[in-house]
Amino acid sequence: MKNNKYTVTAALPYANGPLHLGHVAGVYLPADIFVRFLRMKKEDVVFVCASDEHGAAITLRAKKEGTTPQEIVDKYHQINKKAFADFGIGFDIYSRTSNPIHHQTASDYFKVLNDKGSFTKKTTEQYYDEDYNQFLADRYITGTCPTCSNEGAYGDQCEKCGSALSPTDLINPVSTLSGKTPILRETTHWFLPMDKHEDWLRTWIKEGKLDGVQQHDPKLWRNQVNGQCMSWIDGGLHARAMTRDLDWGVKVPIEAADGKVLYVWLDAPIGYISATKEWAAENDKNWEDYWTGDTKLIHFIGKDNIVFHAIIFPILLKEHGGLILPDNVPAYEFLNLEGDKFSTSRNWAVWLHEYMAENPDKIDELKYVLTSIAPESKDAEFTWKEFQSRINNELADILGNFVNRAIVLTHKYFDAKVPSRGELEDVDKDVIAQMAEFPDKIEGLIRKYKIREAQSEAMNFARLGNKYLAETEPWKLAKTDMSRVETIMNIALQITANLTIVFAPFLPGKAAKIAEFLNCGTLGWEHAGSADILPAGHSLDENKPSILISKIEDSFVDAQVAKLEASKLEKAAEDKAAQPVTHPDQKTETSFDDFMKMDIRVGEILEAEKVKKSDKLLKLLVDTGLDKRTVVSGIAEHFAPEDVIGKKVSVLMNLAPRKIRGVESQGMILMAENAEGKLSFVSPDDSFTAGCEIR
Ligand code: B3M
Ligand code: ZN
Repeated sequence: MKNNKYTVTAALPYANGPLHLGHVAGVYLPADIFVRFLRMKKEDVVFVCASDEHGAAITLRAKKEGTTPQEIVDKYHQINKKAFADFGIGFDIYSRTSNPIHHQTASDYFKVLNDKGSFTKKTTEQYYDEDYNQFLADRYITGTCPTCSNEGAYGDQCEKCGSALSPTDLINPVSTLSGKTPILRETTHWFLPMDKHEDWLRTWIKEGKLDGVQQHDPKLWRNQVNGQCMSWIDGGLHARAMTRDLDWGVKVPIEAADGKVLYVWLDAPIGYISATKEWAAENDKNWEDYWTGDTKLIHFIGKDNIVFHAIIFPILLKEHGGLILPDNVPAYEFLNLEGDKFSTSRNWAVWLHEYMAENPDKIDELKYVLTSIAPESKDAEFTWKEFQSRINNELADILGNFVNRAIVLTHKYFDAKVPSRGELEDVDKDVIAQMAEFPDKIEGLIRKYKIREAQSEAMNFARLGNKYLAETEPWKLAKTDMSRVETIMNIALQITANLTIVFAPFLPGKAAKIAEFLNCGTLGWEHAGSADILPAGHSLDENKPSILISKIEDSFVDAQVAKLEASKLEKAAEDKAAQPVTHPDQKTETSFDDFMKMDIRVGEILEAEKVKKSDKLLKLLVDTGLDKRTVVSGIAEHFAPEDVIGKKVSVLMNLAPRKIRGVESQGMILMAENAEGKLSFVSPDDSFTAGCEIR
């Protein structure tokens, strides 16, 4: 049965920070590739996304930066929207959940469910921060996850094991506002009794059936998605509050709920619906066509969002009634960076908007690498070395090399015109037969969300072309059998035309460039696999082809790695500087008489040299006004000998002499030390000469 429509969503990024390559590889790029493919197949698809602008992630960032949630979301909505557009993620709409249409849609949605009795209104004890006079939920409270003992679990979820949590599940809960242990205080919320939905959810996840009717093919769901869902359902689902005591978000549309907003994970998925409504209104479409009937709803997400897209949102959709449930939830594992996790807080990330600003000419190169390493079934690793090797050894050496030879040889031998094909030999028949198999192979993989393998098959198509030219060697035959060369180059050009088609979902820029070389315009998927796309006599672009893929130099890799390290150090220094300066506690009390026993004088350093075999010690000759004496001081890591000569210092004179590294030290130079461990002399004004007493 030909499917009518697709509604493809990509997880709404919180508008509390920029996007990094981990976000792109494990949600947005694969979703875009899937949609580009569907569009090539002339499917009716809408691709929606938006900034997720509510919830603690936003308000905590605003508090941290001393600004307002609105200013935070305005800033990052624009940055992320532009970065997606510049990177070529082709959403039909990139909206935002602070839009009035979303507030209205989410508010109406809540009313429908509340009127149906989908919620249970309950007064329970919730954690409360007395310093901030605020109830604590979601990211306002952290603690130890009861499932995996992760100590950084949030009040609504553990991002490490994905468990859905409630604040009272946390072990050793701490307020992220005051850092203190919160108290419990009563408050009323509207709960979704998820336990009531276990039975139909279990059948829906395991068999793909709802009320006995087949909805989707569970075999097409990723194992980690089915696995996580079944472990939660088998572990017993619990009622979850769908409202919050916050002032930022979609207001709960009930009198009795004044001062409460919708839980962000109730509000955000409804953002997919409100974005579709917005798009439909702007494009003379009916939004309900994309949320009802046999439209396929596909949610591309990261694995930490599975419970919200495969358990909670389906419950909300079913409770609402008249709306489709997800046909698939392709969830991605995490991408790590150079041996460590991407981390916004440690600034350990490659930010998409920065990459775009520095490398506007390397969009498809990054797309190719991220798809090649996409964390489809397990966490993956991005390194700049692999970025370089995949671009140089695969994109350039296989795709770029083949296309360049096919085009250049046609310019050279046939005046940039497609030559006619003569008698086919076995090697020709074999390559034509293999060409015909690729489109279905690639389509089959994409429709199973195996996008990484699908791109690899497209690259195998380019390998086939290279192998064909290597076996037939037209550049040698040109001296003796030009009619054979005509046949070979005709077939090589048909392969090249195929590559503009099969690479179009993955590398739209390069595909268009190859089509430019061929002067063939945009070719539809229906031509893929054909050995007769370009008719004999067709003129290629008259200009010699430019380099399709430029190789990545070692210097580029070195610079990127150095930039990463520098940004991590800079962030660490910033964080340290932002730390409140703490000093050691005061020492135990001493007496005035004891203090007066110390003889401290102004001294002047006359000579200085490093103590042999020591990195820390300087041997100083100090004029104390009473005598000139040797003092050994542990300041060699802070001052060069030549820099301390002439310095006025404070000298503790009557400290018992002692041998330090073979040098007899008669006294001590007093130093001040700051929080970073930096040292400074305690120097009086210059007018105070050596020998003046200090007390
Ligand atoms: N804003 C993304 C996250 O959890 C979250 C997705 C919402 S999709 C409806 O990082
Ligand atoms: Zn956990």
